[in-house]
Amino acid sequence: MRIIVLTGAGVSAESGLGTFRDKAGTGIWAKFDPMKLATPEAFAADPAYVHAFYNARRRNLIEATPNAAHLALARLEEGLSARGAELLLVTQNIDDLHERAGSKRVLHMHGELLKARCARCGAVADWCADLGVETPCPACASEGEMRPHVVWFGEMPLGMDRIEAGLMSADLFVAIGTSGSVYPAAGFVFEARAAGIRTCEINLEPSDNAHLFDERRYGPASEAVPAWVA
Ligand code: BJW
Repeated sequence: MRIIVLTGAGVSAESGLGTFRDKAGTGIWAKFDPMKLATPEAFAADPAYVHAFYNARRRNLIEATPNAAHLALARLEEGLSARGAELLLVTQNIDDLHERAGSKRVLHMHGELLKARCARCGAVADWCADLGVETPCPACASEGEMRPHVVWFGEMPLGMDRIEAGLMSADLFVAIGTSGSVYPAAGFVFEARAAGIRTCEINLEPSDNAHLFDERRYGPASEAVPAWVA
């Protein structure tokens, strides 16, 4: 049995990290313009503004703890692996709450908030805690500008080859806490269906792609995910 789980901001919402979009219009992109913060052009135009946005989110993340949904997914991975089965957890989230909950096979397709990347040579380093959340490390010899190690609009998500291979060898695809509005992640359910893989959505409310899932479970992730895993 191989399960591939895709998580989105909804899985970390109850840890206090906020979502980008929701039907109530209270998400991060309702308050901030993504075109001024989450594109390479925005970073080139005003790096200080973009760094301030991500530094504020780093401060929130450092205070946050994993919730029952993160913990349930870590338990599921452990249980499956003890039976010779597999879970691949693909997350669009840039937080580290899956890892802190104990998940081992985590692929961050939109990058990691606590890492920095050299804009010139691509070297990745930890966002140094000892330098404080305001300052990225001098990570490489090329002395390029350090940028958040995240994937902005127009950039290629990370690990796509591994994700495609994981999808094509899965028996079940489960999307949790994602609005299904950002591609290529939003397209995984189409690929899974085309390959005859069973699909399940767990979300607070029906996502943009709800009609494509074989099974749908609605409620807060901290309740719906443990109930599904049980
Ligand atoms: C709860 C809950 C609770 C609330 N319990 N649930 C077609 C094909 C390919 C690309 C495109 C395409 N059409 C357009 C594009 C371009 C673009 C795109 O998709 N734009 C759309 C807006 C239309 N995509 C890109 O540019 C991507 N790159 C790319 O496509 O490269 C070329 C390529 C082509 C083909 C193959 C491969 C590559 C890059 C996208 C990068 C997204 N970056 C961001 C920012 C990351 C850094 C940061 O965090 O600041 O990623 S934007 C933001 O959206 C973030 C998220 O990861 C992403 C997805 O959001 P997510 O996780 O779904 O969150 P929400 O807020 O949208 O939804 C939360 C859900 O949870 C809601 O439904 C709530 O109801 C629910 N919820 N509380 C359970 N307690």
